[in-house]
Amino acid sequence: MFSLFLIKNCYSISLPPYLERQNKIKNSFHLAWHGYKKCAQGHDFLKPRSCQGSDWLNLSLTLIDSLDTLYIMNFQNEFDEAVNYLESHFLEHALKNAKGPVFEMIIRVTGGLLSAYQLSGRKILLDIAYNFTSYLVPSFKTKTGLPLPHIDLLNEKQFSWAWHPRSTFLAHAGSLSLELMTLSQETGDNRFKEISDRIYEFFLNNRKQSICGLWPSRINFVTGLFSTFDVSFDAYSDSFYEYLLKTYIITNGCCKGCGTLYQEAIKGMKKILYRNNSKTQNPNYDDQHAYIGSIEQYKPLDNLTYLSFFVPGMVSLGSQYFNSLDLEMAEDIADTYADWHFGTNSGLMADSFFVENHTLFLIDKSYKLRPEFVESCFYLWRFTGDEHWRDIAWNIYISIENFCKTNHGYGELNNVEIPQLGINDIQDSYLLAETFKYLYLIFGDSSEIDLNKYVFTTEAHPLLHLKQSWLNDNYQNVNGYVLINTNEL
Ligand code: DMJ
Repeated sequence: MFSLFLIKNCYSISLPPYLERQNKIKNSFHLAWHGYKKCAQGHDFLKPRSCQGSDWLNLSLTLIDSLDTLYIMNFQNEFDEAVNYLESHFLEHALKNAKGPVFEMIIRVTGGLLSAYQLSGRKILLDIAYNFTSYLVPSFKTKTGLPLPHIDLLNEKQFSWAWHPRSTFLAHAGSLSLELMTLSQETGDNRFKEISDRIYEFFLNNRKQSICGLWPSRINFVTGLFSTFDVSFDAYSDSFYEYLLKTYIITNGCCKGCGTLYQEAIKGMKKILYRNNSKTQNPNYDDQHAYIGSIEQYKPLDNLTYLSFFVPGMVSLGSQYFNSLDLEMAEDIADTYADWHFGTNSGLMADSFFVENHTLFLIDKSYKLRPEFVESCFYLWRFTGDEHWRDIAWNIYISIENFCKTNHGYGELNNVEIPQLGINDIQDSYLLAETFKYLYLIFGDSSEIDLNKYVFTTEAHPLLHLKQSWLNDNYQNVNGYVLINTNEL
C-alpha cells in the first residue's frame, strides 16, 4: 500500500535525443523478435527465460502481431521472411489447431494481417486474412448477431464459457468493426461489414439497457439481455468504447450512431466514473489525482486494472472530433497514471489494484508488459506536442529495459514494488504489436502513421480510413442510424 503522490518534473533529466531513443527502442523490439524467431517460431509466444515456445490460440500470434511493427521499423528482411513463413505454414496449421476467443483472433490475426497488407501491399496477407476470417463467420450466426465467444477451427465448433453460458463480453462483441469493415472493403465480400453493422444495430436498438450511456460488461447473446450491473472502461468493456469512437473516425463520420453512442458514454463516464479531487475541488490538497473508476452492483467500487490506462489516449483522440475541452481531462488522468507508475520502486505499475479514500492498494503486483499507458502517452504527445508525454514514455521504457529484459527477450515483472523478484517466463505478442510500436512512434515524426489517415485497432494495428467511394456505396444514414442490408443474415 502507498499513498498517491505527484513527482511531476522529476523524470526528465539528461535524456538522449529522439532519434537515439527511437533506435534503442528498435533494438529492443529486435531482441524480442529475434528471441521469438530463434526459440519459439510457429508458437504463439516466446518464453524469454527458457528460450522455448508457448501456445494459447495456436496461431503463431507473435509472428502475425509483429508484422506491421517490422514494416514500420524498416526491418524489411525480417518482414519478408515472416511473410514467406506465413505463406507456407499458416492456414494449414491454423485449421488443424486453432482454438480460443474469436475476439482475440480478430484483433490479433485479422487486424495484424490487414494492417501489414495495407502498409506493404503484399496481397498474400490479404488472402490469408480473408481465408482465415471466413472460418469465423459462423460464430456470429446467433439470434442477436452477437458472437459466440469461442471457436474451435478444427472441429468447426463454436462454444461459450462453461461459467457464463450463452454470454459474451461487451469488449468481445464490440471490438471487431475496424477489422471487419476493412476486410469487406479490401475483398468486396460484404459478409464481414454486415456482421459489424448488425452488432452496432443491436446496441443502437438496446439503449434502454445502458446506464447513463454506459453498458454492463456481460450480455446474453441469445436474449440480448445484459446479465451484470457493472460499468467501467476496464477489462471486458474497454475496447467497446474505443471502437465506437474509432468506427466513427474510420467511416469518416458515416457511422453517426457510433459517434452518438461514444458521446453518450463519455457523458456517462464524466457523470459516474470520473474521480477527481484535484484543482478546483481541492487546490491545496497534495494528493491531487484524477482517474476513471468503476461501478459494481450500482455502487462505486474502484477495483481497476492496467487495461483501463488506455482511457486518456481514447479521450484525447475523441477530443479532436467532439468536445475539445476533454483533452485537459485526458491530461489530468494521464498525469495521475504516470504518478502511479513512478510511485513504485520499479517505475512500472501493477496489473490490478484498487483505490479507496485516495489511497492506492496493489493487488496483482506484476507488470505484464502491457501497452495501455504508453499508448495514452502517444496520443497525448500527438495532440498536445508536450514533451512531458515523451519523457514519461521514455522512463517507462527504461524501466522495462532495467527490469524485464533477458538474453532472448522480455518477461513480465513479478512485483513492481520488489523488482529484485525478477520476471516470469512469458513474452506476450502485444509487447511487439503495441508496447514497442507506440514507444517507437512517440519518438518519431507525426507524419509516420498519420492519424488523419490511419486508425489504430485495439491491438495497435494501423488501418487506413475507409475509402469514401466504398462508404458511399455501402452506407446511407437515416436519423443518425446506419442502415444495413440484412438479407444474408
Ligand atoms: C491487447 O491484446 C489489446 O489491447 C486488448 O484490447 C486488451 N489488452 C491487450 C494488451 O494489454
